[in-house]
Amino acid sequence: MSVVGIDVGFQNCYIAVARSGGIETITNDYSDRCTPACVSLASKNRIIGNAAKSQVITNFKNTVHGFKKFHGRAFDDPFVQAEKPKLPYSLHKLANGNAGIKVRYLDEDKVFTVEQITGMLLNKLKETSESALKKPVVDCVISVPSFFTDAERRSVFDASQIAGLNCLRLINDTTAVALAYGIYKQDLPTPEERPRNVVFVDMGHSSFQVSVTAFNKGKLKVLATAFDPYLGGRNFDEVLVDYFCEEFKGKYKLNVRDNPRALLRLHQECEKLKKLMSANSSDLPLNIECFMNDIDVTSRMNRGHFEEMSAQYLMRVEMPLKTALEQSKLSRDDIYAVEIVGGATRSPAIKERISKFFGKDVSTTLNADEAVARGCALQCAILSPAFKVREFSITDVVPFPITLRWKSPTDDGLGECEVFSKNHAAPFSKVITFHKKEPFDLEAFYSSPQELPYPDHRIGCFSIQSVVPQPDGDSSKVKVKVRVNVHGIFSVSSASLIEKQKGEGEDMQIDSEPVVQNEGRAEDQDPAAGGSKPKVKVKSIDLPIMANNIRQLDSDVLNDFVEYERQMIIQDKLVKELNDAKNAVEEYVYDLRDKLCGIYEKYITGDDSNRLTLMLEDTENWLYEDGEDQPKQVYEEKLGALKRLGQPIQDRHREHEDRPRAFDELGKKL
Ligand code: ATP
Ligand code: K
Ligand code: MG
Repeated sequence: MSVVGIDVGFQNCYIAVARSGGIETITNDYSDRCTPACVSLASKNRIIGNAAKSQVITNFKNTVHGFKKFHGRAFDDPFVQAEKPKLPYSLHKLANGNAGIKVRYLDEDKVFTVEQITGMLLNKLKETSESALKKPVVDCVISVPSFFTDAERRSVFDASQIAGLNCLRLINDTTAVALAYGIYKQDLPTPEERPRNVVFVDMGHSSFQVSVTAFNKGKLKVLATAFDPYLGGRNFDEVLVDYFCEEFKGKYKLNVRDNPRALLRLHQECEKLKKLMSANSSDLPLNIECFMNDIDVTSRMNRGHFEEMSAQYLMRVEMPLKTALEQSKLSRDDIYAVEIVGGATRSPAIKERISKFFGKDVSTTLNADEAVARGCALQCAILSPAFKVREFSITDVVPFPITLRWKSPTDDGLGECEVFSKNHAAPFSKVITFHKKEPFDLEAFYSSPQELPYPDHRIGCFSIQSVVPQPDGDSSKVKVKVRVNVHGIFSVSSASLIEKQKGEGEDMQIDSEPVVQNEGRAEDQDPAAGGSKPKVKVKSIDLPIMANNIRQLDSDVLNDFVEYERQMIIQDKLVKELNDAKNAVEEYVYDLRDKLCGIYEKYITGDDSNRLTLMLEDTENWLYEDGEDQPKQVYEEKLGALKRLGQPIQDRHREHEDRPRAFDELGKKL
């Protein structure tokens, strides 16, 4: 079993694994710990991560980035519509109304779902962890923003399945950070003592999350979370982009917004400039050569001016801090530390606002980029039976209140009840008892649409089937279990009909209102074996549940995507092998040519050397002309032919080199 934690950021992904007893953030094939959330589709293969990032400008129409927030979203979603004009690639309305991503792939127009695109990215991250661990990776924990709704979480979960991963938990970003902070702390208060309250703040490229937590030895409880789902580093990049677009319009008569390539370059340069301004308050230059229409552009900016222009975004930092603190019912004095992570918290203006609000310096004890991934890996280690970590229990919260509404076709038993309040502990199960004579529907939805950062407050409809009256015509007692699971996903997980026992009928008639009972965290426990349940022997019959309008891929669609991903992986592998074969020819040409006028000079006659050099030159030219696009076998044959000529020279050289060494060794022995 693998222990892998994956932070899938809007811009940057990180992987942490458990290796030789500790948690380690690993590097990818570019020796980089950060893998850009970027997927580029090409005519022969896919390019994912670092290599895709360098395609952002050259192949902008088919290089997909900034897609994390399309999870679970419809094409007509106001957020999707607002993003659309800013994207260098096209969005497409899918048959089910979702937002698809339209690109050219294998020389054909192709529409991918966001689950497929994230699946590709996750598959890349999976391969990276496999090469670090040197074994197949299946089990993992993946982070999601704490404000992700049911639909968004289900969509990310589907993506993990497309990538062939078994996601043991979708963990909230800030909860992962809290775990990374707390699990190694030796000095936490005992369970009887007052907990240590720590605030975690994460501002990434696309969003801002805050969570107030309470730690005791071996235990982490999230008290409240708050967020601004649309405030992140990218807003600040855009402030600069807007400014320079305007300036260049006047100064150079350039309409940057009409030129996607120039606009993307400006974005990259502005992000660099923004980062420089975090460390430097003086005037800084912005220079881009050959920016547009062969014009070099140049300008300047400083932190003061930048912060002034960013006021509308900086203003928004305080609200989530305030909301989270209020909901936790703590005061500022109760807060032991404020830990900040996420790239955007490196901006002095953001740090200042956080520290001003809490009236204390912010702490940066955690690695701002890697803490989420490390927390994910720790959670995976806790869940893995094969791995020993100290006992640590995590209680998270439900970010938005959830209500259940019930109705049956004939009886007038229409009603509703909030089953999970805001900041209710999660994961959590509850049992609701109904009195029904016929099948009925349970409709689940988020109770307060106004605070939901998602346009549709419906979660899904669960039909409780096969409900019949008791033999005497009375209503049957139906126990329905609802839960928010480890992923933060809601479901009606089971239903059973309790058969009436003799002499036990009366209390059932007293109250026709449903009764909600907490079942706590006993997640997968057999309902008959629970501790808090009545000891009376009752006969219960499991009832089938039909789930409708759940925003999750149908299993046959999912299977198709899994299969298609597999095919694409094979295709990528073939292309890689072909490229490797071609590169091997090129490398051999360069290597041999160098050596012919170097170390091999003494081992070949001048004429032979000239002839071989000419041949190498021919091969090099061939590689750029007719040999540019050949089957793998052709390159292998070419390499073979060259080696037949090069090998004897190499052998003569080696023999000569080995001879003195052999004498030396003989000398030592004597
Ligand atoms: P999200 O959490 O929203 O999904 P993410 O996890 O990909 O996004 P991070 O990697 O935490 O985001 O942060 C990336 C952001 O941090 C970018 O906007 C980047 O420009 C910004 N950033 C990184 N370093 C600095 C810096 N020194 N100063 C200011 N901003 C920075
Ligand atoms: K990240
Ligand atoms: Mg992040």
